[in-house]
Amino acid sequence: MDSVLPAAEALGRARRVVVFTGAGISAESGVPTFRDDLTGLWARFDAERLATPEAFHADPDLVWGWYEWRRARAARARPNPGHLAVAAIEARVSGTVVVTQNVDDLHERAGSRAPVHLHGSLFAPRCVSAAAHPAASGEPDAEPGEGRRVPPPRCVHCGALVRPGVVWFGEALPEAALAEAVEAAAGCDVFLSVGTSGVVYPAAEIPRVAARAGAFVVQVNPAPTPLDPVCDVNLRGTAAQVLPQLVA
Ligand code: BJW
Repeated sequence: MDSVLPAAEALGRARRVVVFTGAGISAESGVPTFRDDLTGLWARFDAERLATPEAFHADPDLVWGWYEWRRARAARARPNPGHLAVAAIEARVSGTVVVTQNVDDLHERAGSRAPVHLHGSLFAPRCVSAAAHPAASGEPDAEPGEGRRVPPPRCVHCGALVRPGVVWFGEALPEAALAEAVEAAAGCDVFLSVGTSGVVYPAAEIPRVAARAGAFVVQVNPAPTPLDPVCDVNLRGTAAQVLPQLVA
């Protein structure tokens, strides 16, 4: 593994930092990633049947039940030392922007002020009508069964089905969030990519934007990713092990 020292020193000097996170940062909180071989969600579940608008249209109860199961697990999870270190970077460097692909709320619960959510949130359901009325998220069941079908609620404003407030394959990312992330990446001194496989676009373009703009790019991931060649430093370890060393 590259030494943490150059990354820690670059962070110490930086005025503008972007921390870009993926599912790996929440893995040590017990929230499963998507693409890890044995434990990733896509090893056990079919993305086409669960994470597309077509899937929700075809079988809303299956999709809503799956997301309710995941929402309950995320609600039970606790931030780990990786999330806490990200909040510490933010507290130390005022020009820090946290950009996450994650749909959990562990950055917020670790103390990050306003993470930019590129792929939405498990806790912000909305109706499927063009008005996209926000719906109450409600308390998740304590013990929702995996694979249990649950009929989605109806919108109290227009009666349309309520859907999870996440970004599925084939859907556009929230425009303002993507614009903020790209602008922050283009203007930062240090870009820290944590726990993402870097294969889902357009999010995966964001570290490349930072690299092209001349940022010092650091990656924290126990496994190699397609982002390795873009990074100045590759720290091969887990988020909870490595990130605290960067703020020690
Ligand atoms: C650890 C660790 C530890 C483990 N510590 N690390 C260009 C080329 C090819 C395809 C496309 C393209 N542009 C668009 C596409 C299509 C598609 C796409 O990218 N497909 C690829 C998969 C091929 N993209 C889209 O469809 C996007 N929309 C779009 O492009 O719209 C165009 C449009 C424009 C205008 C109008 C209409 C349409 C949308 C993408 C949405 C992604 N959604 C998901 C699901 C969200 C909801 C849910 O949670 O169910 O987002 S998919 C899933 O992948 C989720 C994640 O945010 C995303 C990224 O995954 P992530 O976070 O990187 O996790 P993993 O599991 O992949 O990796 C974990 C990493 O952590 C690993 O590297 C581990 O080693 C590591 N790790 N433990 C640190 N302890």
